[in-house]
Amino acid sequence: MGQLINGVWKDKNIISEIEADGSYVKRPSIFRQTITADGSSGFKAERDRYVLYSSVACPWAQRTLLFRTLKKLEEIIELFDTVQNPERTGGWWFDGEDHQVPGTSVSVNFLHEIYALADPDYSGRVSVPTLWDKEKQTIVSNESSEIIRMFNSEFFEFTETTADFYPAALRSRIDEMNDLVLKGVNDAVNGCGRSKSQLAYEVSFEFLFATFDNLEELLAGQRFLCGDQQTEADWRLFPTLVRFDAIHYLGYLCNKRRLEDYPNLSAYTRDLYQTPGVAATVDIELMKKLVYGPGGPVTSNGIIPKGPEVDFSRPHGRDIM
Ligand SMILES: N[C@@H](CCC(=O)N[C@@H](CS)C(=O)NCC(=O)O)C(=O)O
Repeated sequence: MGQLINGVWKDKNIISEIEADGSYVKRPSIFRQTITADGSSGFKAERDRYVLYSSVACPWAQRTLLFRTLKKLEEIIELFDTVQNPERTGGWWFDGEDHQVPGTSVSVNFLHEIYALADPDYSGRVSVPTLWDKEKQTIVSNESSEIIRMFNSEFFEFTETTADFYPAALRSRIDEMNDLVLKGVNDAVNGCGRSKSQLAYEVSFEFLFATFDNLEELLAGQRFLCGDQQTEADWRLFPTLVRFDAIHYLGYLCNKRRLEDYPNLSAYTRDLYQTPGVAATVDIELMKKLVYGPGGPVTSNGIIPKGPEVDFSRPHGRDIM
């Protein structure tokens, strides 16, 4: 995928995500500042100051889209979509369009140019989601788990919703679920799809389906991961579940069972999908095009699989739990 080294883009993978044993590891995000309601962090929550760079292809980015929607911040935080350059050079780009970086007079074609604007000496991966500050002309954060916390708790002055997805009373339970879901689902699907040794693939595969079995059992007795209310933990799991049958089962070799084969997990996914605003963040056909098509992470002959047929809007039956 390439990366920036001292502010210069290199298509060759220098910062590898593959360990000596062939296993895949995600490198830590580098921009880790925070927006606060009172501005004490140097980044004050304000209307029309922050810009989110995303991609429909990316489950990590979808978390931030979900929080922008669920917290009703669409009018407060501007959104730009990116895709991988089909030529496999330059990484995330604006689909051939010139993009004027908000707050500047600079026009760019690639997301890596925005990273180099933020830090001309940056060495690291260039990823979505990325949260840009127009005022300081810099990147606040490229870590989805932290961006969703900011959207959840720091913009209350600008939103009419009081929904809190990280309530104090549930925090330790949410943290516990986040840890399980991150390792056993979010990272495990990438471990299946991207590892470079049979053993590393099989370790991720077994871990993933053992975690699915645990979650299936948990969700037999309660509507959401932490009880009867939706929390951050659900929204960190949902992006992987909703694309599982279309993307991971086939493209990432996660083919022990489909999500549809798990009655509770699949009904739970439909329940989340039917939450107002959520369906608009899910475009399975476009995800398939971006993942299986030119430039996507799954090497193929460019043919986009036609299936599967999954109707997320059919009844879920979980509101009576
Ligand atoms: N730490 C990041 C990871 C995001 C991530 O891995 N995004 C992928 C797309 S799904 C990406 O942009 N990868 C490009 C790269 O790592 O070079 C987060 O959770 O926000």
